[in-house]
This record gives sequence, C-alpha cells and structure tokens, in this order.
Amino acid sequence: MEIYLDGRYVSEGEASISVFDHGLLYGDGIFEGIRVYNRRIFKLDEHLNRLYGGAKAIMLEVPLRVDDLKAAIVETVRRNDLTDGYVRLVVTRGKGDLGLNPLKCPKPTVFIIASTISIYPDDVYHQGMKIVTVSTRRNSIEALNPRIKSLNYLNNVLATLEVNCSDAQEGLMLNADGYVTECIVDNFFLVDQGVVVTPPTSTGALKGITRDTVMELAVEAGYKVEERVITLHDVYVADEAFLTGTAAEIAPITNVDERLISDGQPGPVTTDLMKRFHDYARSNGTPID
Ligand code: PXG
Repeated sequence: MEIYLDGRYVSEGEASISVFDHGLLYGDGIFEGIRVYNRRIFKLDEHLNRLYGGAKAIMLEVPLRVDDLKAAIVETVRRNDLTDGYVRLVVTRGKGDLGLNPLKCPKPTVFIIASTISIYPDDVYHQGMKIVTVSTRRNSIEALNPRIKSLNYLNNVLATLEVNCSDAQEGLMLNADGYVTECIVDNFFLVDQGVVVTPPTSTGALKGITRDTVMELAVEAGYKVEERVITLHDVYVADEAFLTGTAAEIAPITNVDERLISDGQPGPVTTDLMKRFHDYARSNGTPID
C-alpha cells in the first residue's frame, strides 16, 4: 500500500506521524471518506469543498491548493490500482507542543489512504437492518457543529458502544431537544406517503454528500423531497426508512427500537433509490486513468 503523507508516497510501515501531532493530542483536524467506483472518484469536488469549508471554520490552512490536493488523491488511488475502494483524507493541525494552542502548530499534516471499506454485512442490503435509538445525544450545533467533519468522533464512538450492547447494526441519534438528527455515521431518511423526508442539518446532522446525491436523484425520479424536523414517532409510523453514507451507500432500515417499519421489508422507494444510486455512482466521478 502506498500512502500519501505530507507530499511523499510512503509504505504503510513508514506512514507515521508525531505523538505531538494535535490531530492525535486533541482531535484537532478534519477528514473526508471518499468512494472510488469503477476507477472514478465519486463526488471529489463536493468532498473537497466540504473539507475546505471545515478547515475555514476551524481556521486551519490546508497546505495545498485544492487542485494539488485533488491531484494527490487521484495519484494515491492510481498508485494503489483501486477499481473500487475507499479513500480516507485527513488534515490535522500538525505538530505542536503539549499545549492546546493551534498557533503553536506551524505546519498541518496531510495524509491520504486508499483502501477498501465495508461497514455492514451484505444481507443488510437485501433484508434491511435493525437500528436502535441511543441515549447519547448528537453534539449540539452550539457546542461543536456536526457539519464540521472533525477528528473528534467520540460522540459517535460513545453511540457505537451502545449499539454494541444490542443486536442492532446501527444507532439513531437525537439532538438535545429529542428530534431525530442522523444515524451514527450516516444520514437518516424516511418515506411518508411517497414523500422522501430527511431532517434538516440545523437539527445537528452532517450535510452528507450521499444525502445530497440521494435527494437530487429522488427529485429527478419524480419524488417529492422534504427536509422536515421529525420525532421518533414519525419514524415508527413511517412507510419506509433508510440511511445514506459514503461507506454505507443506501441501506434499508426495517426495524427501529423493535418496531417494524411497515411490514418489515425494504420498501419500493428505498429499493428504487438504491438502484438509481448504484447506476449513478458507477458512471459519474473523476476518472483516475
Ligand atoms: N453523518 C456522519 C456523522 C458521518 O460521519 C455521514 C453522516 C454520511 O456523509 P457522507 O458525506 O459520507 O454521505 C458521515 C460520513 C465509517 C465512517 O467508518 C463513515 C463516515 C465517516 C467516517 C467513517 O463508517 N460517514
């Protein structure tokens, strides 16, 4: 495996960063997970746009211009000869001292790993998955806006620990007011009388790139799409539910807190969107060749 690290391509064994890196000491940094389908990098510009937006919010200057970072991602995927895969792009505050102050970190660290990912077993995509509401609330936008895809994922890790105590595959996270925000590392959707509904990002959800793509594909397919504040009750009585994410793609949800969604089978709108997404993802993106 060849990994991009601060301008060089190195082996996994050589790809190490300092114990004084503030990405490690404080979770001070941002990242993206990007998919490769059919030798094309999916939604690369959108991922870079989100990364540079997060960098701006935390006053971190990415040490590469966007075109150079884009070229480095393409080159990392090409060197690893990935036809289908997953890219992890990370920018940390870099090496500093043992104090928190980012002003003491002169040079951000950038690395790119091109590998593969599979977060749910295959049968989930055919039979649907079971999820549970976790007691850990999503970070509030006033404290740490979940729109920043930061290296601080302990909120999500705590939620995952709860899921691990159940027989569910994913968790549903509410905000402090009790409204549904998103799943732990995926956005949440339901279908209500033919309308495709997802919570607005202002409730405390990441503005997912898969979420945006699915909303666009749903509009194109003639469905009504709405961002709507939803409660758990809306979820329990929904006609269909599914989640979206770079790693997960679209996965049907058929059981929430032991309530079957509709008849407990993946619904027709979900299945239709899965097919549309699959076709779209395999024919769009930045070619690596
Ligand atoms: N919400 C959160 C909190 C995420 O981290 C998504 C939604 C989906 O967004 P995209 O842009 O990917 O459609 C994410 C991103 C993993 C893993 O290991 C998944 C994500 C990030 C990092 C790791 O499953 N999903």
